Amino acid sequence: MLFMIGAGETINMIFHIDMDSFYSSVEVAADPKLKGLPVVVGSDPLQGDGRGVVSTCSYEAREFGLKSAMAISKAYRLCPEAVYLRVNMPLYKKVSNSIMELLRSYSSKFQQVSVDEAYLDVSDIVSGLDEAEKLAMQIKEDVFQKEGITCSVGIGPNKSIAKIASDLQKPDGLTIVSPEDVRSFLYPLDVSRISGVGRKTGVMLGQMGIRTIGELAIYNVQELREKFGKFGLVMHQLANGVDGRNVQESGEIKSISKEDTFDKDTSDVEYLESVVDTLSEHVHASLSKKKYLFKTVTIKVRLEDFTTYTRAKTLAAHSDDLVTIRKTAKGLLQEFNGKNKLRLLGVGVTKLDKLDERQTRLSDFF
Ligand code: TTP
Ligand code: MG
Repeated sequence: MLFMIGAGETINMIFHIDMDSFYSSVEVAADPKLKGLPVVVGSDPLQGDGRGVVSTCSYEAREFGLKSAMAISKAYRLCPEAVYLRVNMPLYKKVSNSIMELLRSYSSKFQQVSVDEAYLDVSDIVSGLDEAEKLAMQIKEDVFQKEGITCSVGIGPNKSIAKIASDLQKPDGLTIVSPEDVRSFLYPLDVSRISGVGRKTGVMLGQMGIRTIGELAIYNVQELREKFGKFGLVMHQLANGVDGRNVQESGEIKSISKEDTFDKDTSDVEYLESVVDTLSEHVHASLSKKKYLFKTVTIKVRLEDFTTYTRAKTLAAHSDDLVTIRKTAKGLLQEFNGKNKLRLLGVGVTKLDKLDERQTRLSDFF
C-alpha cells in the first residue's frame, strides 16, 4: 500500500541504510578486543612518517579529530595511541556482500550504492510510518545479528531525503522524515548536505549568500541555472524536497523474483503452495521473456513479526523449467509449514545465464 498524504496523493517510502565507520567496524567485529578503542584503518602511519591517508576510523578515534581522507601522519600526531590497521578489502567485501544479501531480502526494490550503503523502496511493504520504524529497527537488529556491526537508517519520501536523514544521527541512528515535515527538516541544514554539493559549489553558493538548504530552496532558479548549469536546477529541486529518482539496481539482471504480501497473515499450507504456483508462473514468464536460464531457486518468507528469511537451493545444472521452480520452491517452503503465520511470500531465481550464450557453449560440446 502506498503512503497516503492528502486526497488521493501518494508518496514513496524510501530507506537509506549506511554502515557506521564501516571498515573499522568490520575490524572490531572480527577482533572484539578492539571494541571501545580508537581504531584507524588506512595506510601504515610509520611512527608519523607515513605518506598515505586514513580510509576510515572508529567513532572513538573521531573524538580526536580523525576522519576519512586525512593524512595518516596527521592522524598519528593527533592520536598516536590509536590501533592502526591496514586495509583488508577482501574481508570488507565479504561482509558487504553478506549485508547486501540481507538488505535485498526486505524489498524487491533494492539498490546498492557503495560498499556500505543501499536504498530500499518499502512503499509497497509498510502502510505507515509506525510500520516503517518497526521494519527499520528490525533491519538494524538483523544486520547486527548477522555481522556484528551497527548501521544508520534514514527514512523519507525520496532517495535524497532518506540519504540526508541517515547521516544525521550516526552512529546507530534512525531518522524518520514524514512527508509533512520535509521542509522543516531540510531548511535549517547546511547546503553541503545535498548530494553533489562539494566544497567548490559550497563556496560559490556562500558567495551568493546561500548557506542553508532553505535559502537555496527559495533562490531564483533561473540564476542558479545560469551559474551552475543543469546541476543548478537539480540542486534547487533537491532543496525543495523533490527527487524523482527510482530505487533500482543498475547493470545486468542478477535475479528475477516475484513476491506477494497477503491481505491477512496465513499459515494455510494449501493456500501457500497455490501462491508458490502463481509466483513461479510469473517468474518463469519473465525468465522466458528475457531468455534466461536459472541455476538457483530462492524463496523469501516474512513472518507476521517481520522476521524475514531467505532460502535457496542450487541445482546441478541450469534449467528453464517451470515445474522445477515450483517443486524446488515448495521444498524450501516446507521448513516453515505449520510453524508461524506468513505475512509475505516470494519466489525467485538467481545464478542466471543467458539462453543464447549457453546454447552456443553447449553446442561446443555436442
Ligand atoms: P562512508 O560510509 O563514507 O564512511 P564510514 O562508513 O567509514 O563512516 P560513517 O559512519 O560516517 O558512514 O564510507 C564507507 C567506507 O568507504 C569506509 O568505511 C571506508 C571507505 N572510505 C575510504 O576508503 N575513503 C574515504 O575517503 C571514505 C569517505 C570512505
Ligand atoms: Mg558508512
